[in-house]
Amino acid sequence: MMEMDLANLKAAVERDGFVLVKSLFSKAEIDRIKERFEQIWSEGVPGYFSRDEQGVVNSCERYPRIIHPHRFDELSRNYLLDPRIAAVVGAVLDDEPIAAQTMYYWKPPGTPGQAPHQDNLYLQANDALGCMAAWIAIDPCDEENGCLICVPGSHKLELQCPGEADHTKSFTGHHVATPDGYTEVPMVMEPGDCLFFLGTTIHGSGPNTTQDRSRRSFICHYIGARSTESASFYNPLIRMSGEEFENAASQMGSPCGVAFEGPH
Ligand SMILES: O=C(O)CCC(=O)C(=O)O
Repeated sequence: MMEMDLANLKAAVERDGFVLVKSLFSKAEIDRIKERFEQIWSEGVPGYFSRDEQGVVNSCERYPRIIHPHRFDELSRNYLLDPRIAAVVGAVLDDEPIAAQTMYYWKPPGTPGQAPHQDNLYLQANDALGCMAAWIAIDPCDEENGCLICVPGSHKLELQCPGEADHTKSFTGHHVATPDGYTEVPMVMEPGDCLFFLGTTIHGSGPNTTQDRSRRSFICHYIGARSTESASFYNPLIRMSGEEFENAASQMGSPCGVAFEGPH
């Protein structure tokens, strides 16, 4: 396993709310994830994922994000429980990491982004540090194809009350404005890079304005075992050893970022 200075990574997250680990995954691993999702998309997975093209009016609907692929796909589950991710999340949270969610985003050219938000509004992990994400770049990402943006220092704020997003720019309806005195920073990444960020860090992405470059990503979310409650949508939670983990189901929370209804 690649050597990581976990104390430094933890210090960066404490300072900024996020940290980028370059080349955490190899090119071969990223190619395999990409191939597997092409297969899931083209063949479907009965009972879990189907590409229903009826009524599809744009490429955002043609390529819907896939939520919780670890529940039907072994490769996704293996990456959710990957020891490299476990090492960073465990060190940052100073707790046993518990896996909660996977998502795959395609974000083809011309599709909207996801307006800035804070994940713990949705995961509702009730430990002081809340939840944490590991966001893995599958394609090179930059501002043109809608890379992630983060707001350094925003993790020290409370969860902000979201306003309404601009549906021409975002496929989800919540928008947390960048607070006065804070600035958005683009997370320019290469395939295999992994961005770790806290559930209170304001983050999101703009539209993919390119003609020909998708911005695919595989995303995992975790809580710490000290969280005695989290949103029921994420149950069953999984220990990194693969066993189920139980805590109380919060009455609040939902999938990470609720999509607008209808075409956008
Ligand atoms: O990839 C994106 O555009 C947004 C992802 C996100 O907000 C998340 O992983 O919580």
